[in-house]
Amino acid sequence: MSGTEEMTGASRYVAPRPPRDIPHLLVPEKRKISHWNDPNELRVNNWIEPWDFASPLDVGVINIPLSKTSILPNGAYAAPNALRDAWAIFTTFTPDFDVDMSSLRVRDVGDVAVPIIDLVQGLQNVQESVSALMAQPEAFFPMIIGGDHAITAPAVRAYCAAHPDQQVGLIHFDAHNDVRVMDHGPTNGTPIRGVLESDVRVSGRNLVQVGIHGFMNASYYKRWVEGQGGTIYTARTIRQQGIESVIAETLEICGRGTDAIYVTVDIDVLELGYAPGTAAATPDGLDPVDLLEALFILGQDPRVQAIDFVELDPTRDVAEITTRTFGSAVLTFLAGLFLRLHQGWRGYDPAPITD
Ligand SMILES: [Mn+2]
Repeated sequence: MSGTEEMTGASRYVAPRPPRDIPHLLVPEKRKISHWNDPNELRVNNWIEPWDFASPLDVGVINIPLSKTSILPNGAYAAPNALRDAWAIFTTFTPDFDVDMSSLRVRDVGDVAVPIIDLVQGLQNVQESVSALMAQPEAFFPMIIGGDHAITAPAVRAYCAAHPDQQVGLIHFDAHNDVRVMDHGPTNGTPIRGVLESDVRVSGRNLVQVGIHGFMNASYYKRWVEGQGGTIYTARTIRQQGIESVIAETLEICGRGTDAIYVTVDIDVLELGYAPGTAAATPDGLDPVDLLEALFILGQDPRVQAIDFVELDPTRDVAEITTRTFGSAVLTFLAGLFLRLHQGWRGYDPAPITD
């Protein structure tokens, strides 16, 4: 018997696939459940169930565990599973924003599979898979979890392919401009150039970069972004001007003449002390609470039609600081989205309980 014939025996492993034929999609690699769950609260890990591809859903979480496309060593491939574990400490209620989103149907749709060696093919897989998911008849809100930032270019192209009639604005939270030249191919340093140089309906005039850090970028790339018509708000500008004002201006710029807005959140936009688990950040970044305020506003805005969160590297995190901050950011966006989908209903009966 040859080796090949042995491999076709009964013990051959086949990665589990979802019931629909969606290119490159595998079922969620893990799900953590908590047997301890107070009966009056809902743990986020018990709330976000794997999607069965049959029941209705509001939000589909699309996981892309790819970080070999990073310029620097990067363990962001581990972010989806780290987040699935970390959800156990979170609940569905935020008194800060006064929303209980336990009735929001958020489902984990699975993991996009990519080849081990061919990264250009891997990014093509991302585009094909995300495009198919965005075209599902349920029309759920797509929330993408990276992965490094290279996944954003194919994800935005996928959005545009699924909505060919739409002109799309782009809000980009990041320490970096991410418009490097492609001398080394598409990486996590090139996604915004990758979008603007694609044949998609995204104009630089509708690009806003929010939270760019000092001494992490080149004057050349600032000039390139501005040459495309883009707008940059540095982290210092946000500290001086205030995040609400900056986001109001950002929405005006991104919404000008567009039909939809795609938001991409690179967690390295935060100051390093709050996000040590990422490849390249500095301490002069955004305060996490400013990011949360921004995401709460964007979640509520009906123009925002897709979002990704990238560059969480759990392998270099400290005491889960970055994973938890990343989790808070995801949940705060969803709280805003909950208000949008329920016309302002807060999701619970506010009457005091006296018995
Ligand atoms: Mn980035």
